[in-house]
Amino acid sequence: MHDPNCLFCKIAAGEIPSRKVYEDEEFVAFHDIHPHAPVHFLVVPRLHIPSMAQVEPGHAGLLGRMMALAPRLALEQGCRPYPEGGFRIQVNTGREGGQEVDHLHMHVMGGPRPWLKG
Ligand code: DGP
Repeated sequence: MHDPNCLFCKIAAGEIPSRKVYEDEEFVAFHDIHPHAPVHFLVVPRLHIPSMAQVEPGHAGLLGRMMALAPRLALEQGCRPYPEGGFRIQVNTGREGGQEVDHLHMHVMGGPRPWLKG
């Protein structure tokens, strides 16, 4: 499903430019426009799911593939390997969860640590 009013649907479709790091038939990944870490990209399913709050049992496979994709892309984008390196995955959900864009996405953040608090 494609929501014509959704920013991340438009980015996934190439209608709005982004610095893509990956794409396949199911996902796109691109650099966050306001990075909070030396490496900070977003993994976004092409399917328009507004947030984690709308996830249904039928999405389990998609979520699993999204989680499995993140470590591979993190290494490709310059995060150092586990355990000395690593990365943080964050999925903001709803306004009180810090979500601004209503299309499910995973933040992947890493790199040298001074940015990381808590
Ligand atoms: P969240 O707060 O979890 O909904 O995060 C949304 C992120 O999306 C935020 O860190 C900034 C990023 N973002 C917003 N608009 C754009 C855009 O047009 N392009 C890119 N690359 N990132 C965007």
